Amino acid sequence: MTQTMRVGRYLTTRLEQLGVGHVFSVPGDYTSELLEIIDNDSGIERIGNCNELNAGYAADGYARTHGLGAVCVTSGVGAFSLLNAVAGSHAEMIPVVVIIGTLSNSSRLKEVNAGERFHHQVSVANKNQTVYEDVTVARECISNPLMAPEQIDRALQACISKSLPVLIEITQDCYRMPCSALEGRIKRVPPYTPLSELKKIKADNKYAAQIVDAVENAAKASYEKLRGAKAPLFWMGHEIGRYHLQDKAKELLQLTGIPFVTSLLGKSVLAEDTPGFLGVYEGVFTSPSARPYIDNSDCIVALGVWNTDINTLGIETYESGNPADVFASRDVVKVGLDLYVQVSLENFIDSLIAFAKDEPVYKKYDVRPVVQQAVVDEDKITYDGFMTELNSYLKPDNIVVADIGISANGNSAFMTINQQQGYHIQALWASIGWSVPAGLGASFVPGARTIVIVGDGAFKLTCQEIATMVHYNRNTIVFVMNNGVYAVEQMFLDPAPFQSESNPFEAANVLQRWDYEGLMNGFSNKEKAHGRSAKVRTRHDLRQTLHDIDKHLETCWLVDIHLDERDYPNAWNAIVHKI
Ligand SMILES: Cc1ncc(C[n+]2csc(CCOP(=O)(O)OP(=O)(O)O)c2C)c(N)n1
Ligand SMILES: [Mg+2]
Repeated sequence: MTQTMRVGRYLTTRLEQLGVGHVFSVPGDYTSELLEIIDNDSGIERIGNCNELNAGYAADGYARTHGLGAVCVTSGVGAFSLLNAVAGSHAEMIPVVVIIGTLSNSSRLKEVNAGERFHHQVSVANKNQTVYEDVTVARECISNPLMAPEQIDRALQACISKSLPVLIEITQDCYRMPCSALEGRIKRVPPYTPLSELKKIKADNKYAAQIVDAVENAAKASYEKLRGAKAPLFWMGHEIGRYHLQDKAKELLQLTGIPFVTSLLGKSVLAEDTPGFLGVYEGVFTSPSARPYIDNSDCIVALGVWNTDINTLGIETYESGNPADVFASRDVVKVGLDLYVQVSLENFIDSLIAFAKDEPVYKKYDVRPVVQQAVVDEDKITYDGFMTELNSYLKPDNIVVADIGISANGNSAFMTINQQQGYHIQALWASIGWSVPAGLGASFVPGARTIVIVGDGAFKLTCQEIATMVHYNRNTIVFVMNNGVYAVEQMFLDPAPFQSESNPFEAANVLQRWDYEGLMNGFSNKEKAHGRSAKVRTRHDLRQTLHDIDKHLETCWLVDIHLDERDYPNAWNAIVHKI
């Protein structure tokens, strides 16, 4: 060990090299010394959250908007509270580094050998590792500082390469111990060797040949379908973003002239002013502008889409709502009944691009502009009225973070997002309350202003993070869709209350109304420079509030959108009246 540094510093420097400028955290004695290193000896700003779940959601939102996120909590009590957030990151391929500070080596030895018990530990065995097994792609427990560099590098490389969370657990006695200095940089490793490399060696390597054949046969079969089709369509999914393939996807669109829709999970994976964009395909909640193209297409090629219940909501076909003729994701391509494996999305798109260059097909569509839903112009605020106003207010620097609720499907999902990755939704894990802390995480994008759209039920889970926004001078705007009910739950239990006023809501779905305007006073300690609030009952109120918001560009806003409990977005007629 010629050159040395400290373990804590090694970790923070690696994170900084990978673009992490903020770490979300809650202190605990096993972790505090690492937080001290972050504060005093790193270029990272430590953000203190109200609880670990929120810290995890914030790291997730940060990762979605910055490429990588990190969260640091204490063993057991902190780690277990954080679990739900990390599970969401895992389910949706979000690269988050989970750092857990844990028992020192001496405590561990006393625990194992002398039966002494230590706080925050469920048992003598290390349960942090066990509990995180299913929600992380790599786990390291650093107890020997000399091993730390290798362990940290291995975990970080897995995190950025697989776009999945990893666990780095560190015993508290290691942070300030010396280890070898950093060597080189950590680079993302693609899931498969690039096609060009494989082609060079395929003559004498049957495994390389197998992959090349799979990729090229899949692309050839797909491309033939596209060429032969009268009305082909691409269906772009979130994997394009997770694997950073936007430029390649755009090249393919340009070469072919074929229009595209996105999945809900993949909404805004390409900017929605990209030529050929039609809208979001989401089962019964498909954008009206995209619907005729979906219905009339004779060849849908899905790139990086997952066949999830929410991505294809409410559609019952022989294949559970998946309308695609070609389905490429998770390193598998399905063309009709043929299956091609070991085909990474990147290699597949590369091969499609090669075909498109060799045998051009230009299917220029007459793409009509995205038509906004007709909205009854009554003055009382409604879901559709709110979204129409907000859609015309949206500015290029806005990042929209939307929670799950009736304001998501067929409502915020129909907004026009002309910024690549300018809209984020946790549409698979679908843990309500995610959006407020995730909006905090997203708010650190320089020059951006984050807008959170959250149902009142969801808001109640994580709303303390508004205080964190205020504390760190975030200018986030949080719209609480205050309808006084868990509308989604009622919709799927029985939509009758939305059909007639005489049908009551199931008691479990009725919420207590809160004073959201007053809540901001508490969260901001009445400091209006940092936290303001407003109540919106009419569209006029909303316009006025948006005007005020623009006058206070540095301020965090909490806006109560006071809705009738029986109001619902027009698109939800698919559920309420089955139309
Ligand atoms: C953590 C978590 N708990 C419970 C649920 C189940 N759930 C899904 S949507 C929903 C209701 C959301 O209510 P609200 O935020 O008020 O939105 P609305 O449906 O009224 O639009 C609930 C409880 C969930 N998805 N996540
Ligand atoms: Mg609600």
